[in-house]
Amino acid sequence: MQKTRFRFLVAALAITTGPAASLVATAETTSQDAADYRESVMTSLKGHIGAASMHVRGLVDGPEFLLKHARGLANGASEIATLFPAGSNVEGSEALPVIWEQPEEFAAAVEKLVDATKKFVAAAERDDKPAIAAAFRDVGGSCKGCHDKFRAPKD
Ligand code: ASC
Repeated sequence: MQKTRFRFLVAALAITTGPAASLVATAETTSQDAADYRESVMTSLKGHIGAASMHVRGLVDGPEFLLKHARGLANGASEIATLFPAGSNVEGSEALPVIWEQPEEFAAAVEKLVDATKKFVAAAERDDKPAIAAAFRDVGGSCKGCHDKFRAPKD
């Protein structure tokens, strides 16, 4: 998609649903940039969840670092709702059209992850092992729940 077209779509989205629904695009942001940025944020979540899971499984120690990864997950999760501006379903993206067709369902699935990561941070702040394990399961479950419906299956 052309840059101009994408800018128009971002502007239209900002008017109809408010700026919170769109990433902070500059005049230079193309639809491919939006998709690349989304993928980078998602990859950062994959890193944090991988590291956190090693803490939860007791394979590494250091509650202060688990807390940092929990906060990384919460920070990234808080941005997800902005990462799917109209027009950013570029060729090669795993994002399914249902994201834009059923925005309320998508927003609810994202909100589940946001809530789960907040609880995970709270449990990690208390260094409460059972609560950490339970919250971590919910975080993983909300990642999976969203991916099952809104992301193209892996080959
Ligand atoms: C990961 C990862 C995900 C989630 C999900 C949890 O490590 O990359 O997308 O966990 O698989 O079920």
